[in-house]
Amino acid sequence: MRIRTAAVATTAVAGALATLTAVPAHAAEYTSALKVRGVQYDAPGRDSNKCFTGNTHQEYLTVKNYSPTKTVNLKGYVVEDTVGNRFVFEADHYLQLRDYVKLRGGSGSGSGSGSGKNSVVYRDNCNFIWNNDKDTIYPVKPTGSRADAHAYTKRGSDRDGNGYISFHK
Ligand SMILES: [Ca+2]
Ligand SMILES: [Ca+2]
Repeated sequence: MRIRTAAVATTAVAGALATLTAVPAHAAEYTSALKVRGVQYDAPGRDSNKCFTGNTHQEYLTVKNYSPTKTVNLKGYVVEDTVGNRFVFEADHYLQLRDYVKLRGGSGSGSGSGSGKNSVVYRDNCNFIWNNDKDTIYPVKPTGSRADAHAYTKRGSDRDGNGYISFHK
């Protein structure tokens, strides 16, 4: 039947909205400039969160500016995991078109801030944030709305088992 009544159409729209709300985080597509390029969720070697001898700094998240036109200031952006561990970019940090930042664990020069092309920011925290079995990564805009979301599992998302997953090119 080709002709639909208005009532049916309205129901269909309501159904579509309900479906959208129910879509799992990893299936959502966001239109924001900043997205997760990839994550080294499992740092090479045996995990140790000792600040000076451990390997927390080898666990990192790469956030990239995918906008074709806009420079983005990271200040006020937040990244969160499933259980609410979070990191706030507190300093001005401008990402030009196609630039990215690596957010590493541990501390280093430029801790908590950074600038320039393809730079590094340290979380100033020696504990790991991205679980090795499964987790979800949420970049959040300064306004509080999500910029992107990616759920992963070691089994399902990391085919070659090297601890790294690519989400966006
Ligand atoms: Ca990890
Ligand atoms: Ca991989």
